[in-house]
Amino acid sequence: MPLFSKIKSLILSESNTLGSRSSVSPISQEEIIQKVLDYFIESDFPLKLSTSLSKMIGEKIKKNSTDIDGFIKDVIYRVLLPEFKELEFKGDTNESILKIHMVVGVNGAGKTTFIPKLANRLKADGEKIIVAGCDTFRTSAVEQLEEWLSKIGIDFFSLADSSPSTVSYKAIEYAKREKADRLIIDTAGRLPSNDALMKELGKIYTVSKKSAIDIDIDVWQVLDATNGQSAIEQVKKFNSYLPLTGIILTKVEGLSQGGFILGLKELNLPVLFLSHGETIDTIKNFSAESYLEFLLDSFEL
Ligand SMILES: Nc1nc2c(ncn2[C@@H]2O[C@H](COP(=O)(O)OP(=O)(O)O)[C@@H](O)[C@H]2O)c(=O)[nH]1
Ligand SMILES: [Mg+2]
Repeated sequence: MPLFSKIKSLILSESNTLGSRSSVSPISQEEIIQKVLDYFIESDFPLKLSTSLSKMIGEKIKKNSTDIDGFIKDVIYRVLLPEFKELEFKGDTNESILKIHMVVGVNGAGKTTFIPKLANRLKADGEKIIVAGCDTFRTSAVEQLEEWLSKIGIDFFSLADSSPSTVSYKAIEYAKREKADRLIIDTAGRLPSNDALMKELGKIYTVSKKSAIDIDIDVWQVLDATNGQSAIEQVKKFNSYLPLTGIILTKVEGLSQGGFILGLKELNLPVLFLSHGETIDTIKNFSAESYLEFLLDSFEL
């Protein structure tokens, strides 16, 4: 259940047992504070933040028990907006004429679904985009991507029977020749526990760098937002094999343990995009506000 509805239902069910929302007893308030605290912790928010949020919500109930929607929204925005703001992308440091974005992550995270969404949006802004498919061991993966891209008129580069790093290297040469604005490189999903596959990913990066000496290569990890805290462990492991520069969150429309992304702060990784569905237009730039909207299910306010 989305955070906002959940907190509201916790509070309402507590107060309803007393017959009226406006006469919440001190004991019931303690219970509410505890339940709200448990909920924030279960939603992967840090303990300190969960404690202060639940106390503030509990105290607000004392002062104004009739406007439940208003006070939860107010407290959460006041406390969480600045926290999530720290994860916003602070300007493009990649000044290269050709921008290269390498997209990595575990299987099923949503890489191949995200790439056409981004490509489609950038194309609409007038950019020339090329996508490279490096998942060469699975023909179906390349076909899936090619099909999506042909529907939206995006140039696709891949080479059958070549290693992923060769495809990536040659795709960069191709993108330079074609004077593309951006090259987006899709890679095969892999578990961070598979050392051989993780080393292969590192190799795609280092081989690509040889063809992109003057170009920064962004490495974006795609995370399934429904995985909660375990996603942070994945990020740390991926980051030990190649230098991550940003995070993309997918499946945020089903967000429930959304506090985990605060763990990205210590890794200094910005969140760049939110993916929230399976159709081509379900992509948003990450902002603290847009993330909170998903988290709070604010449409119900
Ligand atoms: N609901 C939802 N499903 C998604 C989203 N992104 C990807 N998916 C689904 O997740 C599954 C795996 O996606 P895919 O892009 O193939 O993952 P990959 O292995 O990382 O390339 C597919 O069934 C997608 O339709 C999203 O933002 N929301
Ligand atoms: Mg894929």
